[in-house]
Amino acid sequence: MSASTESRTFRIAAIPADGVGREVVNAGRVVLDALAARSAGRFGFEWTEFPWGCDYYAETGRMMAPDGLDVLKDFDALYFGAVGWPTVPDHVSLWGLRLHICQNFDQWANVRPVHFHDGIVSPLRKADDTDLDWVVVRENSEGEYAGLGGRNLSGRGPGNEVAIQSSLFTEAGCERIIRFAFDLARTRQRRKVSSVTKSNAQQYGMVLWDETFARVAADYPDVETESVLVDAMAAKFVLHPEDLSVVVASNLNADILSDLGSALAGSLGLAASANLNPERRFPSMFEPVHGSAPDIAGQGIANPVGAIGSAALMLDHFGLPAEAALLRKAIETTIAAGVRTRDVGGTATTDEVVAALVENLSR
Ligand code: GGG
Repeated sequence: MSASTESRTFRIAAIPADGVGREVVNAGRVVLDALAARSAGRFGFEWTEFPWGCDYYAETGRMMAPDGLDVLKDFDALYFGAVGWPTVPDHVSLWGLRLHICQNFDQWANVRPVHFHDGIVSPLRKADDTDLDWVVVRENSEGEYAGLGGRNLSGRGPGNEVAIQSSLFTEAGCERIIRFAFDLARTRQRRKVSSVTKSNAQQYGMVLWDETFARVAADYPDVETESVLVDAMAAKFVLHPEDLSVVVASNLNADILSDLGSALAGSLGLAASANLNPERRFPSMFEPVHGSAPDIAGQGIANPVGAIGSAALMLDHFGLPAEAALLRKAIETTIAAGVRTRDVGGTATTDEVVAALVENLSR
């Protein structure tokens, strides 16, 4: 995809999938279309929506169409909602849709910024008087999510089944995500990368990660580094968050840490993410970190900020940094004005947040 901003129409595949995914993808589309409308024809979005997800599974026995990847591959980006619903086992829905796309489109870098917003009370006392802002970089193609293993011996009767779930760490996979983290750190005010493993207990794959981190770090003498065990990093998120800038970790560890970070910022509903194929051989996918939230789905009260922040990451990816900044500013203005959903202490509906945000695009 070219990064040209002249009269460009971006073709986007919307995959709302399940639960609140539908509400927040719709919210993001309204805001992006409003942004395009005020661009005086410089850019626009052409949307194609796909009905894939757990309802589709109930009808067809599949989470997405058999030729789904082929259909998606020519889009400029994918805008995703959330996957998972109580009628389908979680591992079936996750592997059948989100992971199927991430892995086959080699979206190996999952970027998850953690922002603290003025006006949202963090459960973290330090957030009151410290400027907190970091990015979790999640390895998104292998590690604990390699999908390697199997189950056996159920025939021996109840209580005797065995299962193996192997992690895969390739040196190439470790190196590319670690270099990505260092390159990202160079764009930030605090040039620091914190690498997270559990290499004291996991002596093969995670030691390979640690050694690769030390080797790559030598190419970035201007970037501060640290290697921290995941348990210690969980404590550091709470106790010394001001000492973090870019945190790079394996698939599972980064997933857990980024949820912790979003909760510290006030709500998982705030957290944005980008699943990037940095080489741009395949489309990248932008989605809120949160899941389908069956408990509040369909009530019109889902927090759209994570999905709209993900749309800002998509604008960055399209080479529209000024528009991304405008969108982020509108998010901040809206939150600071008190237009907030109930997960972050407000009373606004999803639609009311969207309306305020669109209004604030013009301020
Ligand atoms: N929008 C994110 C989403 O749908 N997540 C569903 C989920 O269960 N993800 C687990 C994971 O990605 O590790």
